[in-house]
Amino acid sequence: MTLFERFQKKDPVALSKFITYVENQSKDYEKFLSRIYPMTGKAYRIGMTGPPGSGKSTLTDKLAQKLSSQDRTVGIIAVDPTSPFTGGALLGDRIRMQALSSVKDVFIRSMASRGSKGGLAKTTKEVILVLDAFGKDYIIIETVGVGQVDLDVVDNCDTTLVVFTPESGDAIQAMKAGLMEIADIFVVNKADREGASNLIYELDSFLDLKRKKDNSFGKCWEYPVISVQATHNIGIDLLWKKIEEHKKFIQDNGIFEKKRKAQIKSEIKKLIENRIKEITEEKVKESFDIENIVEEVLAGKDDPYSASERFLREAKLI
Ligand SMILES: Nc1nc2c(ncn2[C@@H]2O[C@H](COP(=O)(O)OP(=O)(O)OP(=O)(O)O)[C@@H](O)[C@H]2O)c(=O)[nH]1
Ligand SMILES: [Mg+2]
Repeated sequence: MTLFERFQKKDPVALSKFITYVENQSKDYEKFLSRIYPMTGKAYRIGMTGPPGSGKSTLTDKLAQKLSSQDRTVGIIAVDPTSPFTGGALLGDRIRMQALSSVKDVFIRSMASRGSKGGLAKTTKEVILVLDAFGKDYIIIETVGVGQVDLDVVDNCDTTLVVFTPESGDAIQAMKAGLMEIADIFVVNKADREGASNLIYELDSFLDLKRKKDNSFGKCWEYPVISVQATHNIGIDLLWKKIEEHKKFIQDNGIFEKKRKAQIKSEIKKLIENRIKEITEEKVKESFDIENIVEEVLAGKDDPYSASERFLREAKLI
């Protein structure tokens, strides 16, 4: 049996191999993506973001266990902001994988967002496609919502959760990082700790403004704030109920379709831009003596505007 046939027969080893292949952007990986593309579009994507240590992994695991007990398949992508050389978080993930390995049909993959290869998380979107094509019903993407890469990842989710803890400053930092703008559901985790009700109140009053603003556009998503104790499995059922409500809300109001269209559009544009950049770089290397032109410009015999136009025309790019 070929690896692709094994992938189609839902062999997790084949899934893992294809994810690595796509992650490394190995030869012809775009052809593979184009081949599996017709098999995608069924998975629902949940983004899980929030400050470090707020309980995203614990919560992701609890949700995955819940889904698995309902015979739904789950793929988890943990985008890890730490360098692959520190190892700390990877150890944490290994422990996690052991805990979840007994849970049926849950697949976990960690990706370093700032790896030695310069931003592995660039391929997160592609890994989502692979999991989708494999037939996962739900894909949970965990990121520390700080960098632009993380925000881009969240942009590709259908429902986005932001996880806070009662520890001071979380909410304010999140507002600064723009998390309040992108989240659909707000989770106050570690509700067993002091300060949880204050935080819920604080978030609720902030969100009231957002709720009113959204209403004036005819949408009326409630932006719920849910109190959770992930480690004690408290609040998970309610959280899941809200995720399903949000799913229904965006599907019924055409938001889901609009989002997908926007994602496809930006994906096509990005692919074209990347390719043009590659082609341009190749052409500059092979047929444009840029060092010499720099000298000419410095000497006042040429200027950057005419030089770039001349290059594009000669390379038949315009
Ligand atoms: N008291 C309490 N501790 C919790 C709760 N949920 C998670 N924790 C603990 O908080 C710590 C961090 O949890 P993680 O799930 O690793 O948090 P995270 O957001 O994934 O962390 P990073 O991936 O490092 O950003 C762990 O020690 C958890 O056991 C909770 O409801 N109550
Ligand atoms: Mg984590």
